[in-house]
Amino acid sequence: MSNEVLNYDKIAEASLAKAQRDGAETMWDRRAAQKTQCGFGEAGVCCRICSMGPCRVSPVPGKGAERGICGANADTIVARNFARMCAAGTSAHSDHARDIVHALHHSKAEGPYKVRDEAKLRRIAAEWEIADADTKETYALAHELALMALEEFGKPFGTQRFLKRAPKARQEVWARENIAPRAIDMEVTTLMHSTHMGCAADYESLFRRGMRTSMSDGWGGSMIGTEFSDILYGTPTARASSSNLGVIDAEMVNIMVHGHDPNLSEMVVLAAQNPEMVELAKSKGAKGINIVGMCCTGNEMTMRHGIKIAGNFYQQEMAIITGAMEAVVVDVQCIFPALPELAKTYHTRFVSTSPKAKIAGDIFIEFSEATGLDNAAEIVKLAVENFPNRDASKVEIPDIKQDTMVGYSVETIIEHLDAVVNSQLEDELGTVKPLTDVIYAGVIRGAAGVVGCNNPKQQHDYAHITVMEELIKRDVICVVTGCAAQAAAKAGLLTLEAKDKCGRGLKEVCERVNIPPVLHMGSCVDISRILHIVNLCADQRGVDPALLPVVGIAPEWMSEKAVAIANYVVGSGINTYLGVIPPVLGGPNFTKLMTEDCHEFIGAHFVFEKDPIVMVDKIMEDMEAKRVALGI
Ligand code: BF8
Repeated sequence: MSNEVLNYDKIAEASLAKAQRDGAETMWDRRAAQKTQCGFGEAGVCCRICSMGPCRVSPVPGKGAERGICGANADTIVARNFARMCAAGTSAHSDHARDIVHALHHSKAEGPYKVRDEAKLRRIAAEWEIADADTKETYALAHELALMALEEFGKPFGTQRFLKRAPKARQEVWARENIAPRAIDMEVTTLMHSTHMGCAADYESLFRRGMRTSMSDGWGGSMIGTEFSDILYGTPTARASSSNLGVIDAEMVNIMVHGHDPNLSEMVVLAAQNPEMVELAKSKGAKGINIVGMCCTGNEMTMRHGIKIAGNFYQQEMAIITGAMEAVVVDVQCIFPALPELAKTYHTRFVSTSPKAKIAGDIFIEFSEATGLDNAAEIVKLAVENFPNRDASKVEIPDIKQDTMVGYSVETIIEHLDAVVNSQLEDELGTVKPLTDVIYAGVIRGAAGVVGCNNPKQQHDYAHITVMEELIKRDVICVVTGCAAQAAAKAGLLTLEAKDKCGRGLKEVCERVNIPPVLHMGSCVDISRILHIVNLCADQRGVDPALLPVVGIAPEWMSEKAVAIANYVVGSGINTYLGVIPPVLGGPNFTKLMTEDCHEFIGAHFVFEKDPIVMVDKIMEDMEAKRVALGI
């Protein structure tokens, strides 16, 4: 099977040929079966919000129906659909965060859920103004902080606590424009209300409400998810790992953890380390147990433990097609419903674990924080006992893997920057000043957050890698998360050696600070780490982040979470470039609002550009214009 959007991927062709030989169906077969995708849906002008419809209005003015039965026009329909994507994306990240906070609330010194970064616990407690944060008994403090975090989801008054991390100038924009997010559940609920039949019909109002909801993701759910995961499982530090399907080991019991929530995968790793489990694996003829990660669960696990990365979103099927996967264990989000059926072509067991994401077709082992380690032990045992069922004739693991560096939390980046602090200038340790110094001096021209998924509307990984390679060549440092980070890992961009692909300025920075030019900052909820470091930089220079030469980029995005992310990044004052056009073009006024007019009140806007090279040209223009405006 050949497919032009897979040309860039060295593994895809062989892997899909094997799938065909094995009689396995993949996303590419299903994509072909879709034939031409719906033009109305793509333009965002199909409305299914009430049962008088579905109504579809013409994406081309003057041709066909201009209003739905209720009278909603194209801009209203597009705005409502878009707002609902923001609500769904926000709910996914934030509900994940709520589970992390629940785990902290269950934590105790004997574990398995326990405080592993006590300094961060005390730091966040102090930031949230808990009395005696530095002296309170650890678990009393952890439980008090967890309760406060749970209130961020449903408190009746006030805005998100982490908003104070932004410089005053940005906080003033949020207050003035009424986009400072309140309780997370409130934002999602009121947005669903606003988009109900017969409510909001003003596209600008819907855009603003969608943005406020998305802000409750970035500065609420996602930031809580990141910080509380660090408290529970440790703040990531720089470490080595490896990536791509070659990390699957023919001689080991292979278990793939896939999804997003580290509460489960942390327990799977613990259970697999149990010597009795390792002995059991050996008794079945394996050399041991090999945990590999997929999607953002993979990112969470590699950031904190160096767990090997099997791949990104579109490789979830390919990992099973190797024929060497004893179990795929999933929690929530980005899991193809096709996996259990595909697993049946091989000996692979597909284990879904979350009542929120029960996937029929194989086995459901309900996971809860109260019984987490026991649930994980049951799953690992199931995988180990499945090893003898492997069919050697079906095993074919691509001989391709790439060394990579991971683990660049904000704290770890600052530690690296400390190494180059100029003591003669009496600069302080523990700040981002060395980073802003090189940006202001022009040694590097700016910084880009490259994030998001894979999408067959783009050549796989090609858009990610082209954007990153072009940017570092032009002295723009990149920070990456999600499936973009895994694309970078596979392409060798997360290595110290990648400095040789950089312009002179960035190369020198990489050498002196001892970092790769593309830094893995974690999973998609960890885009909150990117927000945090950008705001530290803005604060350090005393400016609104909107003035800095920084951009957000999602070259191959596909999920509703990515829509919420793009919205909160723009809401945070950062221009955001999308390589896949969102379903809004059928609403011309709404599109103009997103791509131009919102700049006037938020200080940032969206750019839609499918061609990665043209996108980078536009980004460089954007950054250089910001530099001129700053006088640097
Ligand atoms: O949250 S980048 S495909 S795995 S949605 Fe999903 Fe997209 Fe990957 Fe992580 Ni993010």
